[in-house]
Amino acid sequence: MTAIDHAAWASYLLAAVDDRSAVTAITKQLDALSIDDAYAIQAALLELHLGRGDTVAGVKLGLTSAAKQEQMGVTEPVYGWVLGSSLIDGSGEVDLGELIHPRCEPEFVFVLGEDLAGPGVTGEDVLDATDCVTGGIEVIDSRYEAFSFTLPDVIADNTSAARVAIGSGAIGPRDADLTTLGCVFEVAGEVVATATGAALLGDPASCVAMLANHLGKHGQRLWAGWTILAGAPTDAKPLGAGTRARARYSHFDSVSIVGKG
Ligand code: OOG
Ligand code: MG
Repeated sequence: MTAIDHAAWASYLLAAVDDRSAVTAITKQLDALSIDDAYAIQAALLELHLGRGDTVAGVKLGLTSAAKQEQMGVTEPVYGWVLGSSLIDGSGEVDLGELIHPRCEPEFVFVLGEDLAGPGVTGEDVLDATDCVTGGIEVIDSRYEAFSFTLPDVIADNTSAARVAIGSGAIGPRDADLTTLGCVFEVAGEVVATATGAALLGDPASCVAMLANHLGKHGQRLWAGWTILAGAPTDAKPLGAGTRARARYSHFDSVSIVGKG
């Protein structure tokens, strides 16, 4: 078997971002793509972004809820990078001209006050290290045709990360039971989904622990100050021109974005 050229596949995916044009899934072009190779492509892609002057604002989990796993047909959580350039400003405006076929989804967001390094990190360790928890909306934009992929494809593609709005009104990590935090997701004024924190594999803090333990295996850690997306508790909805999406949370301020195109 020939070795996978991680840098070449990273360039392939970055070109899709630059061209705003979906590309054929990598696994449709190879006999096999291992999870380790997929994360190696993701790492090479991050290097390309950093080489252009981007920064790491944090890390994200994906596919941590049954709703998301069923929507995407992938049954394992994934981990990716949150780039500084992906943060949506207070206007909530998302320039659709920069994206391929964006979808939006609510997110539970952790801001770390201390570093967390796996292995052996637990949900309690996550609460100890967390400065605050808040709500957000992530805009995902798979670089693959028809938003269709297998587990290694979506890992290589930095878990479809594109943009994210981080909300205000954060609470302390032990100010509420994170499993019962509520989220009402509205698109174009209609309630399209509802969920609680427990939708994230039973407990959002345990999801962040999984992330810290995953990074530990790669000799990396979660750094104090980083923003961590624990994953969408509902399925994602298309973000079209003029579409306003709003996530209303039981314990944080509402977060609102609008597609501009
Ligand atoms: C993968 C990204 C998943 C989440 O919160 O579950 C994700 C995708 O659905 O394209 O960000
Ligand atoms: Mg997400």
